[in-house]
Amino acid sequence: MLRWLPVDVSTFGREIDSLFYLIYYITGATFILVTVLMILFLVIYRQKDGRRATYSHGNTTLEIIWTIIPAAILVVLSFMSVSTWAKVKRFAPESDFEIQVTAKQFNWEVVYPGADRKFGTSDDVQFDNDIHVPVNKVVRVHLGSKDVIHSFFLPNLRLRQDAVPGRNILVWFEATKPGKYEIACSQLCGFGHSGMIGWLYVDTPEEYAKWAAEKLSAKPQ
Ligand SMILES: [Cu+2]
Repeated sequence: MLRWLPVDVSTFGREIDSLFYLIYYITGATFILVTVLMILFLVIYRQKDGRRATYSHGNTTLEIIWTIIPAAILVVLSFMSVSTWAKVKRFAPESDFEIQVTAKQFNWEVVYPGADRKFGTSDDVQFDNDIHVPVNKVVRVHLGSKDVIHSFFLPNLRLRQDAVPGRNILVWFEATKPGKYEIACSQLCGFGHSGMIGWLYVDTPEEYAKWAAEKLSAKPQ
């Protein structure tokens, strides 16, 4: 199978990718069919001396068929994707690992709640554009925005969610492989949009513990 998506390190990535490829092959096949027929008909029915144009009402049977088939495909696709959608967007698993990500023109403010596990207290620790998480851990992200609509996009985690001013939106992911992965903004949010890049560091538990001990606990007030 053709593979050109970024490396998938998400627990729900496989489901997203198989839906993506299914839709990709259906639309790809439709595109080829329509294009080939169009070129074929252009050649077959081109202007010729002595050939008269015919008047056509259309063909009701054909029209019913080519309306019902795509409609049925759409209905089947929605039923197939609804459980994945619910898993990714509706029912975030419980976890003791929560962070706050706030988008603004033009960076990502990342807040760790500190030892008391509460946001908005004096032991919160803030970073710009960098997120550190341990591997194989459910990470709950409280997503917000300070100015315009941004979009929190982790291609390798197969996660994308708009950050909307005035709303606190919960998303989650669980990374399956340590590494450094891109965080991008995928809503055109202003002049510096393309530079709105951050990095997600997925650490081994030991690496993460070391980083947390250094950066999260011993922070002077
Ligand atoms: Cu943005």
